[in-house]
Amino acid sequence: MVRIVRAQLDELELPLVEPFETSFGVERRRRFLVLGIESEDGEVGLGECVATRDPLYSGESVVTARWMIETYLLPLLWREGALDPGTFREKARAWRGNEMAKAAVEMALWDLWARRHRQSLSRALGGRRRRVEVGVSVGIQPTVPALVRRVGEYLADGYRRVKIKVRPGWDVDAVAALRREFPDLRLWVDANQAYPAPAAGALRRWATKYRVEQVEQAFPEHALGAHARLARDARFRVCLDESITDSATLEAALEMRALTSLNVKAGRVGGLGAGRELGERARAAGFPAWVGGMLETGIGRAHNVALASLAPFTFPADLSASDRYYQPDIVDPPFVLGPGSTLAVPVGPGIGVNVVESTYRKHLRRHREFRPKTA
Ligand code: OSB
Ligand code: MG
Repeated sequence: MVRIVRAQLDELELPLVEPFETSFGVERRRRFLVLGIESEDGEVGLGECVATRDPLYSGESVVTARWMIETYLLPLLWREGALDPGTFREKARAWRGNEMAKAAVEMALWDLWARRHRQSLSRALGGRRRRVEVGVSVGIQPTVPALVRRVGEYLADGYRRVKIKVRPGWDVDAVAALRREFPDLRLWVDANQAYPAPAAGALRRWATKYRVEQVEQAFPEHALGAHARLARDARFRVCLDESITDSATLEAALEMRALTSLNVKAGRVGGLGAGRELGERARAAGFPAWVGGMLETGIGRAHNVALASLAPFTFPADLSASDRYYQPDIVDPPFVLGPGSTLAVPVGPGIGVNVVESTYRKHLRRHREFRPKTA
């Protein structure tokens, strides 16, 4: 590995093409960090941090991730001088939690490593697929007819799997209407922890009746027992997202039989190396893994698509085309939906997409550069 001579930590804010509402709130604009790491031979690796402006999805936020990266993770890079992604992950394990901050650095190091080896990130990770199957995640809508209309538009665009956000009060009517209108729809729901454990009975009834294929994170992060009871004899898959932050939490959930499907977000679990391992563990346990999203721009999307090209990720990813999130995206080429509800896996070096400087600068809200003391 060559020496790392510079880092830049940028904060951007981009408007979403439409508001995205979940059980924990509405996002209209996404505020996030982008980390660039430069090696002495002039290559730059990029990582997008999935931490949000406010700590609503998990305990991390833009502020805590910035603090973690500036206080611990960049100094680690300067101390080591040169780091491959695997060694970075080992050394950063000393600090608890903060997986989103760690992931941003790890993913930038992967992009840098792959670029320096003139390989696509997918190939560097051991990916096989040239295209990955994707679906679309649809936020809570003002009314049920509006939801049916929105889903119809996404189906017309070519998406073949739809996940809707649910919460108490926005569930059975929404799911019933979608099933009535689209009898063959591959339908998933995601509650982002919104249900209390006693809601399991009602949830099981409507999910079964309306042939929901998968129920994601119905109960709070630490409520593995409630997820396990829901999974027992269920005709749908019980998927965990927020509950799984590393291999230890996955092992605990497996032991309790709290899941039959796994949402893997590299940005939530400390990076691509950890994401790959979690996918392999799910496969060994005999159930599907799939790649989730956090409304990333094309930078994070490219990392996620590379991860989704690996063998264990057999369920369609929550990675839609760029224009479903941002118009325009900050990368070129943007991600477009292709035949069979797929995105192409980039083949160029590293993440295989380039930042459009003018668009990036337009949305840049804060820029900081860091160098090792001796360089
Ligand atoms: O729980 O999967 C989630 C977006 C933001 C925060 C949490 C989640 C989501 C999504 C969107 O479902 C997935 C995407 O990026 O398309
Ligand atoms: Mg989720």
